[in-house]
Amino acid sequence: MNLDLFAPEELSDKRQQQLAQDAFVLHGFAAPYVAQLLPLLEAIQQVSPFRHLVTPGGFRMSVAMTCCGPLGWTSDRRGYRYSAVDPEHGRNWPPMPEIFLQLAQAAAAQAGFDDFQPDACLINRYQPGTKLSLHQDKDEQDYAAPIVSVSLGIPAIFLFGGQERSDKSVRVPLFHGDVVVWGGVDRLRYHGVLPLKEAEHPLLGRQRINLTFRKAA
Ligand code: MD3
Ligand code: FE
Repeated sequence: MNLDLFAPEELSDKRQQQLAQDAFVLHGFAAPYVAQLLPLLEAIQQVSPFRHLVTPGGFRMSVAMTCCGPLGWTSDRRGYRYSAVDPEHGRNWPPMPEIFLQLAQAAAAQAGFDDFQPDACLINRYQPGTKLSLHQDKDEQDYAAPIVSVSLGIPAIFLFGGQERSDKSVRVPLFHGDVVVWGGVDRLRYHGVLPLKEAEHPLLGRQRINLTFRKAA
């Protein structure tokens, strides 16, 4: 007899962690997609390579970034913004692969956000030592849509803060295949990533790749 059939808390616990009212970690949700994602990521970075953007304040970001989809996020001395073209070469960002969209929509639906239609996928590359300082994602037009984040490669500790920069944050370890979905009342929470520890992943080597899907326009 399969007793697991009668232990729904084991199916939901562990694999789906609720961080706050409208914020969820779906542990391992992206695992079935990884083999399809990696060659597509390779092709995207051939067209729009990873680059270290400069903030309006003049600081070089330690995260390297690229994008795919109709809109991509960029930054320079003039400010942060979404753009239809990669400023590196002035042509459109690579299209968002269908399987990226399917993963983002399936994860959003699993967390209770139906009909998620992302128009931007930011791709962040972290190496050991790379960090992302506490910030809010405020450059999107539509705060009603959630954000979906997919972690690949070496682990990171994600900082999940509050509505104010000074609010205390909780540390959430994220591993290869984990997906975070947040929206609703948690959409504007401060968040960041602690400096990555030295590690090596069997598929990705000494790096973490994070995909964030947003509705920017
Ligand atoms: C929970 N990226 O690109 S994604 C970003 O891991 C960014 O690369 C991080 O923050 C990364 O802007 C974190 C997970 C995440 C992002 C934003 C959140 C979770 C969040 C905002 C509120 C609550
Ligand atoms: Fe962010």
